[in-house]
Amino acid sequence: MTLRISHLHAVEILDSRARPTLAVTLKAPDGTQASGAVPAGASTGTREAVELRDGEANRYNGQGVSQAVAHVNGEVAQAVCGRSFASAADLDHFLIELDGTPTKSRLGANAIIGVSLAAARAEAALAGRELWEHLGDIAGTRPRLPVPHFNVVNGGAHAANDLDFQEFMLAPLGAPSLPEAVRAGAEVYARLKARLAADGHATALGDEGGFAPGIARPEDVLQLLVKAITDAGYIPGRDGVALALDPAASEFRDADGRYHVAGEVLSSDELIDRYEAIIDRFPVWSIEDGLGEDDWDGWARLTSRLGDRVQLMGDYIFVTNPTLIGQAIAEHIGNSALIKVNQIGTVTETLQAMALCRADGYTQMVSHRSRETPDAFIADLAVGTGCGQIKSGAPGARGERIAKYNRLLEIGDAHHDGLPYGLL
Ligand code: 2PG
Ligand code: MG
Repeated sequence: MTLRISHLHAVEILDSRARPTLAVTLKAPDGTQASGAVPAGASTGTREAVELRDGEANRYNGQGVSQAVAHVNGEVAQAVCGRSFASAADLDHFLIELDGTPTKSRLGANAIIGVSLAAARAEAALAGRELWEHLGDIAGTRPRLPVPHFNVVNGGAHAANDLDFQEFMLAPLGAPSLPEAVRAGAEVYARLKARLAADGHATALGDEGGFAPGIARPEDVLQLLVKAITDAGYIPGRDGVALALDPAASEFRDADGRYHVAGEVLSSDELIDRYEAIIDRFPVWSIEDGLGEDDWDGWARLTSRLGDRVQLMGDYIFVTNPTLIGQAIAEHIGNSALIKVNQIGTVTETLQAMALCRADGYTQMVSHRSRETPDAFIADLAVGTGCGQIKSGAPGARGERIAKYNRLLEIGDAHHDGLPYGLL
């Protein structure tokens, strides 16, 4: 099937943190039309594909994306409109070449991923397939509904509290189905709010809809979460609702390589000791970015010490980059990768990163960014690739997070033969 583009248009819209981002619409000559909206990170890995921001201090505090929009509507539209591509993947490769930099910094990774998301959707529509079905077709994977990971306590760069760890997630591993997993997440979230309030903590929210209480020690948060799970009538642990962490440790690692957690200064090994004590005491099944992105030696020790007990997932260290993931696999760094489409900048390279993980037995979790739009592309990506895990923030409070979980529920419901559900 060929992808012909008759019209391409980007517009500057707002993300969930009141910063500009792009929405891109692509039209084919037969009238087929598809769009994509671009997410962004608050904390980011230094090796991510580079988004283009205007840097005009007096407009959106430098965060505008009018140049990226102009690139889509000018140079990219001129180059692709009226042209035939063998596939959306072919278009992605064309965009990479047109940009000409290793980090997509000239046209802007935000401009490129916007076009790439719209093209994948257009290709699905032209093939008469749902987006998730189509992504499964091109990845050669078995679709599956993923286990949602609900980020219910926010810290780090995502909240204005003293909590150094960025994300505390509920992972309903024991739920028998996606609707039951969503129900567990929502019920525990409600109980957590009640417990925080009863204990005199603020129930203000962080950027991903989780609560942002004034608690500094991660262990105190984990204790509260276990109580909230029990309050809601679930079993804390893999048979019920387990926990997952994204400390985002790059964010509290100083220039000398020391980690600052709740007023303590820790070496890599001391932080690994702390994680070991945490998993001895709490039902934490997954730790993302437990150490900093430049601490590969520490990651190697973390993996050899805890890799057979918990999922050790790389986010800022791998940045969805097939080269970095390949290096990690070769060096036994971590055992899992977080997958974010805008970290690498095209759908095609995202699928490559996922294929690499599958081939080498690394687990994967498809992820939103802290700055989102209601675009639910990642729900389809997680289902189509059958990766078994997704995170999209809290199950309440923020519509751009709920949009992904609701899309998953709709996909599951519409597929009458029943899609498999759960971890791979
Ligand atoms: C993360 C993400 C998403 P950000 O660290 O995993 O939760 O945050 O988008 O700010 O990188
Ligand atoms: Mg992360």
